[in-house]
Formats: sequence, C-alpha cells, structure tokens
Amino acid sequence: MLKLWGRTNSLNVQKVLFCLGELGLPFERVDAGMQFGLVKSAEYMAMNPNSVVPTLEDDGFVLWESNAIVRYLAARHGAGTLSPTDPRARAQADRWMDWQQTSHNPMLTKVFWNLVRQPGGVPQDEFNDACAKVERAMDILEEALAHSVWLGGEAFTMAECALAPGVHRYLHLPMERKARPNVTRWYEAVLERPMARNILLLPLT
Ligand SMILES: N[C@@H](CCC(=O)N[C@@H](CS)C(=O)NCC(=O)O)C(=O)O
Repeated sequence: MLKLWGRTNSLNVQKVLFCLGELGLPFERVDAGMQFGLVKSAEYMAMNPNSVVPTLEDDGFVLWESNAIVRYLAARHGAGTLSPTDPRARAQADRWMDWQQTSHNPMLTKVFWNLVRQPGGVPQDEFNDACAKVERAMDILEEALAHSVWLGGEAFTMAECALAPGVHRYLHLPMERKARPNVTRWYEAVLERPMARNILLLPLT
C-alpha cells in the first residue's frame, strides 16, 4: 500500500493528496511536519534528508519533492489522463508545475507566513515586494486561463493537482484581492472534482 508522510495543512502534501484522490488510489497517511515532528528523526531523514514533507513510499520505492511525487503517481496510474502522453500537452503541464515551484510558491509562502503563521515576521518592505510578485504571478495565471479551460489545455491534468492548493491558499489569505474571473472560474471547476473539497477546504493554518 502507498504510504504518505505529511500534515494535511501543507500545500505540498495537499498536491499529493489531490493527485491520489484523482487517481482513486488507496493509501496510508502518517502525520509529520510542524507540530507533528518526525521529520528530524533519523528514520525519516534516511528517507528524506531534507526534513520536509511530503515523502511517499511505494513498495520500497521512496520519493520526495511534491511535484516529483505527483508526476510519478500520474505517470504510473494516470498515463493519458493526469499525465498527458502527447509531448506538447505534457510540456504544458510540466511548465505550470515548474512555475508553481519557482515563481508562484516562494513569494506566496512569504506572504502566507507573514499573514497567517507568524504575523509581522517579515520586514514590511520585503512583505510588500512579495505581495507585488504574488499579484504579478496571479495576473499571469489569469491571462493564461482566459485562453484555456485547464492549465494544460482542454483536459484536467496533474498541473491542476500541483497548483490548486496554492491558488486556494492565495484566495483565502486575509488581504484584499482584485477580481480575476478566469482564476475564479478555474478554481470553482477544480472544487467540483470529487476529492477536491475534502483536501482543499481546510482553514489556513
Ligand atoms: N520542494 C519541497 C518543499 C517541501 C516543504 O518545504 N515542505 C514544508 C511543508 S509545505 C515542510 O515540510 N515544512 C517543515 C515542516 O512541516 O515541519 C516539495 O515540494 O516537496
């Protein structure tokens, strides 16, 4: 049976949970990270030397990095659906997944921590800069979704699994947001997926 380590309020764990839910795969989950600890234990670090969540184990095969886990599960169990087989469709999904890790998430994390987990923990100018960059990233997403139903085109893919938790987080931060109708339409469509509400609709903590 697949085994996943990670707390459910982690954006990176939520990506994997969403992917597992889309694929309908049975799995066991172990709470780990933040208040649950475990990630600094020798046993955990032997699997994931980064001391972060998520980590997946599949019949002795251990994998860390949330997007790599999503790609692995999608390739193994969702080839042609979650994991597109057409090279261009695959590249589009990959592109958004890489963008999530490198452009969207770093600044979103700074804003999120400053507003939710450790209010005032980030100097004001750094916070303002992070907010401006998150807004710019959300504008890029808004523009892209004006031209396609899903991130990869006409079909729901693993890119949705990877990006939905971050967009959910952004949309629920206690701050002002401008209207982005295409993002809203996409987010509402994501919430219609069978497992999405269980995984995403948690209070931000
Ligand atoms: N690039 C890694 C980042 C993993 C990461 O930073 N995980 C956070 C939670 S989202 C973490 O484990 N934080 C420490 C903790 O929860 O104790 C991935 O995508 O898996």
